[in-house]
Formats: sequence, C-alpha cells, structure tokens
Amino acid sequence: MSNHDPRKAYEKYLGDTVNYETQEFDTNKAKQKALNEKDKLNILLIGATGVGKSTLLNAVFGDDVAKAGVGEPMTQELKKYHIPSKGLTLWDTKGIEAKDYQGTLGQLKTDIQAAIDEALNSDNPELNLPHVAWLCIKETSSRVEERDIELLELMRDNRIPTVVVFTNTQHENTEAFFQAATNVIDEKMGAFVQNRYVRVNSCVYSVMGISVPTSGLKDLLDKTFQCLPEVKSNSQHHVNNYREALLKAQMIDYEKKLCAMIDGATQKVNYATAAAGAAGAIPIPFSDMFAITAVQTTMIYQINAEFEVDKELNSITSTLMGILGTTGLAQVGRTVVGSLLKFIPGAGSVAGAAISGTVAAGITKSIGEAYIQVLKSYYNMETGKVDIPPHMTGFLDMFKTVYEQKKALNK
Ligand SMILES: Nc1nc2c(ncn2[C@@H]2O[C@H](COP(=O)(O)OP(=O)(O)O)[C@@H](O)[C@H]2O)c(=O)[nH]1
Ligand SMILES: [Mg+2]
Repeated sequence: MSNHDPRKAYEKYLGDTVNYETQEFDTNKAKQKALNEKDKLNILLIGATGVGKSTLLNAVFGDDVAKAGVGEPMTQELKKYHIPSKGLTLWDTKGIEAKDYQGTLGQLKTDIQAAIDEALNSDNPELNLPHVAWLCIKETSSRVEERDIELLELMRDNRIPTVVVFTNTQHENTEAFFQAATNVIDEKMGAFVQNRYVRVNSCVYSVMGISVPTSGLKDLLDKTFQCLPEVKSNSQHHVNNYREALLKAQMIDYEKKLCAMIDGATQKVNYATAAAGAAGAIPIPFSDMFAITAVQTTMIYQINAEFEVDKELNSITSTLMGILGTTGLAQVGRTVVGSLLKFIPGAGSVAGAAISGTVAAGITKSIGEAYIQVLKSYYNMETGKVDIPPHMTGFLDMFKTVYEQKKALNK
C-alpha cells in the first residue's frame, strides 16, 4: 500500500494547511501559500533622486505598485518593496541627491553589496538576489557621470544583468545626449551592457498644448527579457520562472499578460489534479474527502493569485461555496464557516458513494478549467484587469455552465 498510498499526493500538496486529526483546513495559510508559489522576480532600481524611478515603475507595473506603500528599509540607501500580489520585489535606491551623488556613492555601493551578500547567504540565493537591474539616467542631463559607470561596474562584478534606461526622453531633442552617453558607456562597459539601452518617456506630458504619449516601455520589457535566464530555479515547493513573472506583472502588453496568467493558472490546475487523483481507481476514504476539497480550494486561491484577483475576491467564501457547490462534492463545500473552512469529521459521507481518485481528478480539473475560462471572460483588454462583477450571480451561472461542459470532457 505504501507506494500507492492515496494520501501521499495530497498530503504533499497541502503541506501544513490541513490537520488530518481535526479535519481542519487553514484558509489563511492556503492563501499565503498561493501567493508564495507565484513566479517571482526581483528588480534593482538605481539612479539619483528625481531621475524617474518611481514613475517608471508605475508605468510598467501599474499604480498599485506605488500604493504598495512602506518598503522595508534594508540599509541607509536601499529600500525593498515586496508586492506579493504581483510576485515582485523591487529594490529601490533612495536619498541620493543628484548634486551630492558622489558623496553618497560610497555608501550606496557598500549598501548594495551588503544586500547582495545577504541574498547570497540566504536559503535560496537564486530566488532572493536581484535578477535584473535598471540603471536610470535622465536624458535631459548634460553629461554621463562617473557614478553611473561605477554603478555599472558594481553590477558587473555581482553578475546582475543591467538595462540602462534613459528616462525623460524628448526624442530628437535629446538624441545628442543619448548618443554621447552610450558612446561613453560602450567604451568602458560595452561588453557588460551589450547594447541594452532603452529610451523611455514614462508619463504623458504636453508641449505647447500637444500631448506627448509614453514611449519605450515595450522596448524596456524586451531588453529585460534578454537579461532573464530561461532556466527555472527551484524553490521549496515550486519551480520559479522569471520570465513568466515579468509577463504576469507588467501592465504594458495586456494580451501577453492574459496569456501568461492563463498559462500559470493552468499549471496550478495540473498540480492540483495530480494531487487529487493520485489514488487512481482506489476509492478515497470518506475521512479524506475533505482533503480533496482542500486541494480544490487551494487551487482556486492559486488561480486567483495568478489572475491578481485575490483582493477583489476577498469575500471569497460565498464564491467558493458557489463554485464547489456546483460539483459532486457539494455537501463538503457547504460546511464553510466564516472565513475558515471547517470540515466536520465524516461530512464527506453526505456526498453519497465514495469516489475514486480518477473521478476526484476529473472534478478538480473541470473546476479549475471552468474557473479559468470564467475569469478570462471577465478580463478587460482595456485595463489589463479582471472586472469582478458586484453581483456574482452571472459569474456563478457561467461557471456552472462551463463546469458541466468541462466535466463531460474530463470524464
Ligand atoms: N516627462 C517625463 N517626466 C518624468 C519621466 N520620469 C519621471 N518624470 C517626472 O520626474 C519627476 C520625478 O520622478 P520620480 O519618479 O519621482 O523620480 P525618482 O526619485 O527617481 O523616483 C516626477 O515629477 C515625474 O513626473 C519621464 O519619463 N518623462
Ligand atoms: Mg522614487
């Protein structure tokens, strides 16, 4: 039995979110797990105060990033912002006034080095190090400062691939500075930078009443992709994919964002399906039926995390009941109490006959696929967000219809 123990797969999947003795499922832990298992990306932003780092972040990742609020001050010159809903950690340099940059450069270099060393000595260096740096230089400057070269050297020495971002571009008006600057950088750091220069305008502004749109942001994404490894790094419970993390977090190309979210969510559905169905033809013991519902609930949290709707669906409980109530495991789902799913021992028995792992897998896959399809249909191509309706009736009706179709296919 031990090799085919049906418990093994979902025990591994559920980790410490369930207590098999009390048959309790900790939804807060499960939500946290869903966020933790999102693909991660760390970006280091460097450049003097006022060059446009914050504006750039908002332009690329949306306003929510600025609202992310207080960062965790790492050192005097560095702040780290965790944005779990986007899988992002942003390292921002602060307090460096353009005038006295040279004075603080020494401190900044020490601080960046210390933060890098801390990441290197952590339990998962690959996951905790900055994966890419954006060095920001204002294109309206008059000359390339020695400090920018020194910062590039620091990045090179720590093997952090870097994109040099010329902010505040005014196109042909600032072309001369851009050319001169890239010449200077190429001469000293060309082998490291590898032509990853980008000119951006991160906010709309107007000249003599004519509005100048944002530009260069797609190019920044493309050059950033060049920096990210194709190999995936393993964290404790899942495989991290930097490129997918960037695709999902960015707010530049909504179509690519949607594709990445669907891909990520589909992968989560596959994991959950495998966890629910490992028992194969063996019937799942009644006492373990609650674990299958816990797998499905975790899967829904994970899909929410992939689609960045975990906040919108904060009152998820009723939605969850609606979703799970549609399935064959209805009665188990109805034991939801408050924000904590509580499973009454033996509650699974009200679902009728025991089901096999194969059936549980089919149900789980159908729930996941149907839920993804519904979220996709509520995705707004104009805003890059899922519009969750204020009243969930239509949403749940659609889910039921699609679920029945999927279930017929996944038999
Ligand atoms: N026109 C234009 N203004 C910008 C651009 N980037 C930043 N700014 C403006 O420059 C000012 C400073 O930008 P901020 O992002 O706060 O700089 P930070 O100190 O590097 O974070 C703000 O008023 C921005 O609106 C840009 O690309 N184009
Ligand atoms: Mg700032």
